[in-house]
Amino acid sequence: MYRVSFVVLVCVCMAASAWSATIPLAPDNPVQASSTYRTSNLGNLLDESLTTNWMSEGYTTGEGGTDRTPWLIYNFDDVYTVDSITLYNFYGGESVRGVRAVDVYVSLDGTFDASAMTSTPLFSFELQMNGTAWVDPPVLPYPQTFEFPDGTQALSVMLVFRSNWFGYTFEPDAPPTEWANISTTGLSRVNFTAVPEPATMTLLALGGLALLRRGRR
Ligand SMILES: [Ca+2]
Repeated sequence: MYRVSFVVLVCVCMAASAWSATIPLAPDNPVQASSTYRTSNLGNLLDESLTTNWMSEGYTTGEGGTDRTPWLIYNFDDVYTVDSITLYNFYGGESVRGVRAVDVYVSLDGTFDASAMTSTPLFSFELQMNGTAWVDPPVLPYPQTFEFPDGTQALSVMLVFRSNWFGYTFEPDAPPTEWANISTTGLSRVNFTAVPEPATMTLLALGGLALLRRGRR
């Protein structure tokens, strides 16, 4: 019987670690951006629609954009042990605006100082472009998920975008482009998941034991 209990507990724990909940964002200030292009808005990152985008304003001579180093900061409603990030890349007429190289930084107090962006990132990843064509991607954005290093705790996460699929590199000394489509970038949606807390795991394990006891009767 002890062996059965052990098997049930292991199964419950495996189920708990596979389960991960979407992290709620701070209601008053869920997301901040380095800039926002005039025809987009930050709410487009938070809505359910994959066809609405946030887009940075770019660094341009023709449209007045001054954003050489686009970034987003996501603020959670509390400190969480972050498990993963899932992103849906830019969906629009020019999918090359989509994000390519990303550096990730975290903060426990919700602030990032001025040097944060040039410090060593917690980790980095590369997103795939949504679609393969310059114009009109054939499919809706698909989720791309990346794991945080084990045990990462954060109140805020900063995503710093280093390049887009046009081939433009975002650097403080990058040259301006005539139009925003070259020097901008964008995303449709971003979500984070949390590692279940030990208390949750214990509750699930107790639930498993209770089920086991019922099963014995
Ligand atoms: Ca959206």
